[in-house]
Amino acid sequence: SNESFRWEDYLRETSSTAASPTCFKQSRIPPSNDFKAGMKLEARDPRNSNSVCIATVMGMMGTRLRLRLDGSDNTNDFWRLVDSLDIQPIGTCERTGDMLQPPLGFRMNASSWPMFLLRTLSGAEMAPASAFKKEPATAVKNYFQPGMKLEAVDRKNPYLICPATVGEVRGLEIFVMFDGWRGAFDYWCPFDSRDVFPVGWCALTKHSLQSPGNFFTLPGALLGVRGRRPKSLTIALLKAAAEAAAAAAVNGASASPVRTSSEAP
Ligand code: MLZ
Repeated sequence: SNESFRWEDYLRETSSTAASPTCFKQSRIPPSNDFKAGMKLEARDPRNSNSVCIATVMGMMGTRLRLRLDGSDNTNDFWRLVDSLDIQPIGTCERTGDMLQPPLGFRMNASSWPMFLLRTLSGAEMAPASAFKKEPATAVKNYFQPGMKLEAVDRKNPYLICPATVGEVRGLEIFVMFDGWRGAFDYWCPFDSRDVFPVGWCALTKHSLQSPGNFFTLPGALLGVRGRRPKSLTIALLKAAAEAAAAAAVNGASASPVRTSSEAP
């Protein structure tokens, strides 16, 4: 929501580096978004991944689509990329011998499903096959390293993409930590998750990018007396602390990261 956030400055200020685009399962050249609001398509039900349902494009941002399963309520919208394997043109199920299913929580009697399907599809604007882009290739291995910066979907607020840091790498998984938030939004995901993007992705695809939150990780050595941690820290304080940390590092002091303060979603 904040237009003043600039990765270039932020990377310099935090002396950090961006994860290389080759780490991600995202196209080097982002696909175009050729969908339009109101178009219908087939989508895997996120709450019941064995079933494919009819969905409507409710909105779009960048290369992402906000989808709603037809016959479900308006509280379970979800987001998919235009090159996601979870979406396909209408008619795909029929061609492959699969059955279109009612969504989990179908708001009518199950027996009314066939008629509902018929009414839903008659006269509907169907997304053309050309709008569905090829899924990008997966990197041959997990190239992420702790400390690398990236852009990540906030899974608790999936319309948001936010600046984040790889906190830990374990086998095929990475721990995504949201910059400036205490940890309530952090998550583990496979290195080839479609929810993480290289730095610059949002700018390139015209998706909004959140600014980091106001909470900061400080080197433990700077927090002074144990058990007396500051409640919150301003940017000015952070900068002063960063300078002190640099000085401490020169003197060989240990600086283990300690999280401060608390947050509400
Ligand atoms: N709880 C906040 C959103 C926080 C977003 C954090 N993203 C890492 C709100 O609802 O405004």
